[in-house]
Amino acid sequence: MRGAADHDAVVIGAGLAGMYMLHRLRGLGLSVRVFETGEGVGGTWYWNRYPGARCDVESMEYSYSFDEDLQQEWEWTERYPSQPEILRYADHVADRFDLRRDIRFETRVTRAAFDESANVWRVETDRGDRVSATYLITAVGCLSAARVPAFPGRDSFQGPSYHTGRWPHQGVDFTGRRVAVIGTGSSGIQAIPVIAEQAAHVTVFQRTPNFSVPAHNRPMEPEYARWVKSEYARIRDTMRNSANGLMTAAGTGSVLEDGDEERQREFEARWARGGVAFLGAYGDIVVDPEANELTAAFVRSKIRDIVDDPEVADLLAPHDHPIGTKRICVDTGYYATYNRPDVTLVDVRRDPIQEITPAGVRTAGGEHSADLIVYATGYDALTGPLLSIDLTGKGGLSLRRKWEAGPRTYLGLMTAGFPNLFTITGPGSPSVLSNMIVSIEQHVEWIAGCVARLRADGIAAIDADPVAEDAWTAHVDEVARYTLYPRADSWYMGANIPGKPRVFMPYVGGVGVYRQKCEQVAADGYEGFVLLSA
Ligand code: NA7
Repeated sequence: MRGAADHDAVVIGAGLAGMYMLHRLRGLGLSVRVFETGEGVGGTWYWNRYPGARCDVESMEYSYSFDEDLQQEWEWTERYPSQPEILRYADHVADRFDLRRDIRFETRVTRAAFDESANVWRVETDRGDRVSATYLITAVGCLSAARVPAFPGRDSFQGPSYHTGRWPHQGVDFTGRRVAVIGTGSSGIQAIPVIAEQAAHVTVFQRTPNFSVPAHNRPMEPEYARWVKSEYARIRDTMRNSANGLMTAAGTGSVLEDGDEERQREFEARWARGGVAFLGAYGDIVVDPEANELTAAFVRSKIRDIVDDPEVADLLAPHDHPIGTKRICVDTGYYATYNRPDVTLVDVRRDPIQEITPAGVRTAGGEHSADLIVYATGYDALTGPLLSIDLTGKGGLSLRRKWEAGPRTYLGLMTAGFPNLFTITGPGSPSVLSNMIVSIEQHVEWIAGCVARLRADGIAAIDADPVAEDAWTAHVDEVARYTLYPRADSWYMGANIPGKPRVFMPYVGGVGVYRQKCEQVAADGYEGFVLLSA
């Protein structure tokens, strides 16, 4: 069946997506080669070892559902899993399903080209591998292309500097050191309180304040874990068919329907419970400007309650984007950290960073000395990891060229002109707007089902129909426009990368709706795809 190819499938990446893809394809009897840049499995959780790194989805929900024994046996120790615990989990899964023997570590795929004469992908790596495969599946993650802005003088800094997503494995000792942290997204907001506990001084450089809700993390209650495990079948089903892949249903009512007191009670209750479910209080928070503003005002009032210095509280209170339209952060003691005498906030909108000097960070207002710089400056999201590979489809078409004005996909799963190339949680799918692991499982299972079908029916290649792709790309945009998301300069929009096209990349229609659509397409004989017989 494999014909002339070295492998049935090549999978790029051994994070939670690549690992499960390997397992499923093996289950179909395919020969699979996985290439992974890191020395180990885990993807995001392999790289993001910064202090305080933690998932913003609860442990009982941020875990694979595909294996009943695995989900019953694994014991999470905290309500929100820390990075080391998720990495232990990924290692356990790799051992349990004997995944490592098909993974080539410390190897980056640099190039892949579709050979039309043989219907195979020819894949090249930075270690000199040259292999062919019938199917090429990217499991490269949405936030893996770390980005450090090109500040003038960046390389002149005398001390160490680290991006949060490329953190040294041996850890960093901040004791007695003056630390500059640039960036206040999820990573900065998680890291700053932990660094402040150790460091002599922390200077935080904030460009855009973010909304953050408390995690209220705590040790896992054994009764709660037992209850979830006993109800897993039902709970997983709810998650798969929900809007965002979480088990707590989002409210459907309007912020505006409730009176002031009722609304305040609801927000207080959600705040006390903690986590991203805060935004699920009502159904119209990211849709209706007035509803959004009432929600934002509640969080701003909390910031003012927590932060002692009213000027600092003002700087921390976001006004430039609707709440929820940039990924909401989940923190442990973030705002209270600014009450410490050894933490300083610099607003780089008023006082811009001019350069990095050998001794620290120079803003218009003067030099801020530092022994160490932490770049919590984010990623070239969604398209960045895909376009870092030189991908060439039919007729020499390059993906970089095709996506010059923004990503174009059919269902976020394939892009026309690149037969047998599948993307897990890529642009055009719910991906970063969902509980990632739920979306990963859905994509992996859909792709495995598709591959099984192609092989059973003797189909050599599948490609997206350009008409279906145009319609889906327009639909992704249209659904986003119905919401407030496009109003923020967010990485969802590509706004954090100079020169990147402004296109809302993830599909905001919801995990459940999207799943139904994908299942329907498959049931209808892969409607919108072109199948080429062998
Ligand atoms: P984010 O959310 O992209 O945050 C990056 C932060 O860095 C954000 O505050 C940026 O400000 C700031 N930034 C970026 N470039 C600059 C420059 N040139 N000057 C000053 N500040 C800058 O990345 P994270 O790693 O925190 O989180 C990524 C996701 O990982 C997160 O949403 C979770 O899903 C997990 P800006 O807002 O662009 O003004």
